[in-house]
Amino acid sequence: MGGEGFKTMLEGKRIVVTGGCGFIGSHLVEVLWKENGVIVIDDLSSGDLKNIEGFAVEFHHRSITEPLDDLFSDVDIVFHTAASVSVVTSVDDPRHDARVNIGGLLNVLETARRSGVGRSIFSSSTAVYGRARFTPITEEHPTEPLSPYGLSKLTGEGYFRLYHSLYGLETVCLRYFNVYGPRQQAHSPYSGVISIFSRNFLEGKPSTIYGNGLQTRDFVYVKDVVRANLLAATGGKEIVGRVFNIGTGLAISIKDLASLLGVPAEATVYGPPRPGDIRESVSDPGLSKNVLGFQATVTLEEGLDRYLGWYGAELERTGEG
Ligand code: UD2
Repeated sequence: MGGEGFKTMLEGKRIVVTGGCGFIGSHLVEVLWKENGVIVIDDLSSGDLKNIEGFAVEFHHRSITEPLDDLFSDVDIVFHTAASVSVVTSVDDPRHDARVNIGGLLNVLETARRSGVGRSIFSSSTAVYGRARFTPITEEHPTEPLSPYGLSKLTGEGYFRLYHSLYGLETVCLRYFNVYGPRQQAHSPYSGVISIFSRNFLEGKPSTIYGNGLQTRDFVYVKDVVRANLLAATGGKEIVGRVFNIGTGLAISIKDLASLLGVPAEATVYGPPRPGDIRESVSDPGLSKNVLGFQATVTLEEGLDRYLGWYGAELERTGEG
């Protein structure tokens, strides 16, 4: 993943990344480990140790629902990216989702409070909004989640904000739109559309568009999401206790995404719409631009290029190509 280095503005810190072996967490670890002491906490339920191969970090195979006090002494920053990540699983087993995404999150926050952590940043999700009542979606948009996952993320935000107002802990919540990029799993039934279409494309298999393909999404490249986290970790008091959308502000339909990926029309089949699928999703990036100082810089064309390059190399490396 060369050519993507950037100044993290963080040096000599002690940083906890929960879910550091996961898709987004491992990208954070990748930019932080050289100049900071990084502690990765991951139960490897969806993350993978190979995602942090070659990074000199302190790894703890532990769930965020277990006691964490011994890992939080002298910690400056916590990036809380660990979660039960599947919307579908949350519908099947809401108690498991809540145990991890609410119970585990509260354990992380409470440990951070008792240990005097400087700042904690939460990886939240556009799932908190539910069906879009208007677009682009501002942070003021009603929050009416359609899944236990969306509700647990919203509850997590509530705790992060409360820990700021009640205990003075510095917290920032980031609501990601559709994140994509290297290391996103392509083989799970819950994988993102970009990884699924890319896999099919590279393996010469057809892709299925659910519904008419006119539903839209706001795809944000994982390196931009990392930058948003770094800004959240280093920004002034004006960002503390707040929630920010992290997206590009640009919508693309799934049909157009398929053609942008180079999937020929004849390699696309249409299937019934996915139950509960949201029609429109696009962020209003105004607040994050004006207050957090964040703007996505990687265009979808460029991001897809990088992703396909990485994926092709992975297939060759693992002998699947
Ligand atoms: C995203 C998040 C999810 C949750 C949700 C909240 C990802 C991977 N998932 O789900 O965690 O936050 O937003 O709303 O970012 N599609 C196809 N063919 C396929 C796969 C998908 O047509 O083979 C369509 C799908 O019907 C949907 C769109 O592509 O309209 C995006 O699907 P997705 O699963 O990548 O992400 P999404 O927005 O449902």
